[in-house]
Amino acid sequence: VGSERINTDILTLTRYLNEEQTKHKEATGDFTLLCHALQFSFKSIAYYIRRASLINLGGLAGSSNVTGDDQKKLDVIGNDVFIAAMRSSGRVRVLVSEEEEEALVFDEYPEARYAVMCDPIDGSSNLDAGVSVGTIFGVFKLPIGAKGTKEDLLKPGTELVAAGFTMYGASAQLVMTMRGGAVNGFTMDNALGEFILTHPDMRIPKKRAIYSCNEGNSKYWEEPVLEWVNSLKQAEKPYSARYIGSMVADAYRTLLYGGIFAYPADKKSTKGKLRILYECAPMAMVFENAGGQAVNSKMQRMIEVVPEHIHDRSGIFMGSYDEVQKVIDIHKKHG
Ligand code: AHM
Ligand code: MG
Repeated sequence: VGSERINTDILTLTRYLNEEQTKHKEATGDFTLLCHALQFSFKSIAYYIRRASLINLGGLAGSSNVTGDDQKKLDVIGNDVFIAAMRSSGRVRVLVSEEEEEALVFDEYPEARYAVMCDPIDGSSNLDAGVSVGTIFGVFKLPIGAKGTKEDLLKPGTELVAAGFTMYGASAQLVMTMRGGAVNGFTMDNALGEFILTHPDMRIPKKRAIYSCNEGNSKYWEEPVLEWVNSLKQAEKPYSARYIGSMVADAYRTLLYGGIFAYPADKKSTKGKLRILYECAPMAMVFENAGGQAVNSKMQRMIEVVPEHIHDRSGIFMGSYDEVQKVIDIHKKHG
């Protein structure tokens, strides 16, 4: 390979964060440090997932998480890795994890100004089959002197300063956005140990005939949802169904190809399945910043929904602008 064909000026996440920091004169560097800790946790989790079958991490850990799911050993490890990285960054005052019943308040860093929400390994029921899973995160900036109380956390996604996810697939893909900013996609280069900016300014296609939901639940669906999915299947050119069952992987595909991902609230799960703080709100911010839409089952903007409890759930529809609009229009018709 001639040297002229090798890119010797790669935009790594580290460099990207430094450049972002210099753009903001008021920046203290705290957010950059927090992002370094986030990136380290993604690299570690990616590493353990890759090695899982080899070092006997598959299967159940013998404990249950707050919602009663069986925990995988990797769930525990992913959670521990994430907590350690956030705590040691010294920039996080409080952390909400899907795997922890209560928010973790880091009193050893009383000056820390960030609250982090995370699902360390989303889609973990897929782990033993080697299917892609991911980490979802959202970050709030707290007022000076904040103690990491519930009031610091029970806020809408519009208050997030940053959000995104990392998908552990054929390679680890980090998708990240800041409030009002572009959505950027980075790919982990395992040889360099760096996330490389490979998908700058991601824009979701305006429409695409792909829908992604667990149709096994259709017995419990409300009328507008049934009518909507039926309309896609009966379209002149019927839609394709794609459902991995790992939200991060389904969301990543939807972001790249367009289409819609839905996990509606239904007659059985009246509040939906996915959690607002660390699943729905961060995804809503990513999809809106990429030019798409995200709404809950009441057709409210997902990003404006305020949870009452840290583990509250919601129905969600997210994806291409036009595809989500179809859902909204059918719901409006039903009143
Ligand atoms: P988890 O956080 O316990 O892994 O559950 C969330 C996952 C999502 O990744 C996925 O979209 C959904 O649950 C799949 O649910 P279902 O198996 O009901 O289709
Ligand atoms: Mg989850």
